[in-house]
Amino acid sequence: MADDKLRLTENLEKKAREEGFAAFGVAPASLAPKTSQRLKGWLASGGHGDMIWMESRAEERADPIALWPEVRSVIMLGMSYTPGRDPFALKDHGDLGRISVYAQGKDYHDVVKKALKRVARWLVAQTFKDGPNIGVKVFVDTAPVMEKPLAEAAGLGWQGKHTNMVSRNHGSWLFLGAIYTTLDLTLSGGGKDRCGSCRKCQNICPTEAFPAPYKLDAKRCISYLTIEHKGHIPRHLRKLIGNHIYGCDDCLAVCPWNKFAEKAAANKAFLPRAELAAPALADILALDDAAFRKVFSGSPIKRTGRNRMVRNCLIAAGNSGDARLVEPAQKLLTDKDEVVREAAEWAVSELIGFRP
Ligand code: B12
Ligand code: SF4
Ligand code: SF4
Repeated sequence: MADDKLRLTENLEKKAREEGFAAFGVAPASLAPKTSQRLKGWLASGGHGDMIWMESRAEERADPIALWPEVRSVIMLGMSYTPGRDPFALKDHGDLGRISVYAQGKDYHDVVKKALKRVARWLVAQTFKDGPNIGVKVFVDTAPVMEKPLAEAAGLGWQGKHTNMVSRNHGSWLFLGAIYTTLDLTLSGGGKDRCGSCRKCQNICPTEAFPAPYKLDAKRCISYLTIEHKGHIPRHLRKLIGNHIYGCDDCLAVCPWNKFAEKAAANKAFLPRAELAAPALADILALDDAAFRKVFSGSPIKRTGRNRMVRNCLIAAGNSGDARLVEPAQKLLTDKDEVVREAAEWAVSELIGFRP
């Protein structure tokens, strides 16, 4: 019986690798009480800003059994998106915007979810002889699932001081996905923290978003401000955003464990699209709704919408010191969206030194 379980788990890993997952492990269907306490503490302190969806199903997020009482094991999978190029390469090119590595290729939600479904279907087919009651549910990012602590518990790596999961073989460049199953699989054993005395991610953060190692104040994080946050970007953070226009990789990119990341393991779907690798701010500032949807079709950026992306590019334009961006910014002073109009005023005043 134990042999059968081990064999099934090993074959499952083989199947996961065939489907493009570079990391695999099995965690128990529970999280340590401290994880749930830390989630609640983070929410209570308002660390999540206006991501209200993080609050609404906190009990299920903190406990796999509360989400699905029948779950017995959690299969955690990681897909590599190790970049071929230095994420800091555009830092000093004010006329261009920096899009985080994860969003330059195909939408990982689609790619990872499809692969998870193929692995889950395979598992159901293998175990069909045990009866039709075997259940599987697949999750990536959007469900109330704590993917990082579960990945650590499945031995994929550890949650680093930047709060993301770091892998010895893939550095900080893994997307995570989960398969909850009613099957009792062989557990992989947890990961071990290997951050040691390193503080590189803490020191590089442009907005000082880490109040302490392993703790993030999302309200100060550029990823939150440019992707999740809907209103005006707080004025005191604008200069610090530089030319980040969608997400940020700075804390990930300096992690010394990236030097072991195998570029060859990266899924080809995440290779950068030419127009997203080094986009000109002026081009994005000129987009209306329809043009925006066309340019960003198939990219996770589409969900953010034209107004937020134009707002982000106006902040970057204001930071650029590039006089060629005055005219494209001025055109947006009469935009139909109030947040865009205000960001345009700010950009113009930064670029020409007075408020229009
Ligand atoms: C909400 C969210 C965000 C928010 C908040 C981020 C955060 N750190 O919580 C924002 C919008 C800022 C964000 C940004 C990014 N995200 Co995000 N995000 C999520 C999401 C949906 C939930 C994360 C969560 O549960 N947060 C709640 C907090 C409380 O949990 P936590 O981070 O695990 O916090 C732990 C630590 O703080 C720790 N802790 C607290 N105190 C202490 C003290 C000590 C001593 C210790 C040891 C630990 C400790 O315990 C907490 C509980 O485990 C997950 C997907 C998912 N469903 O899991 C993706 C996810 C975490 N994001 C991901 C990515 C890729 C990013 C970005 C890199 C995107 C980008 N390039 O812009 C950035 C990275 C920013 C960063 N440094 O975290 C990936 C990370 C993959 C990985 N290898 O870990 C995930 C898993 C999505 C996925 N399916 O791949 N994200
Ligand atoms: S993603 Fe950028 S802004 Fe957010 S914590 Fe990391 S370095 Fe700071
Ligand atoms: S940069 Fe250093 S401290 Fe931060 S996650 Fe990587 S090893 Fe840990």
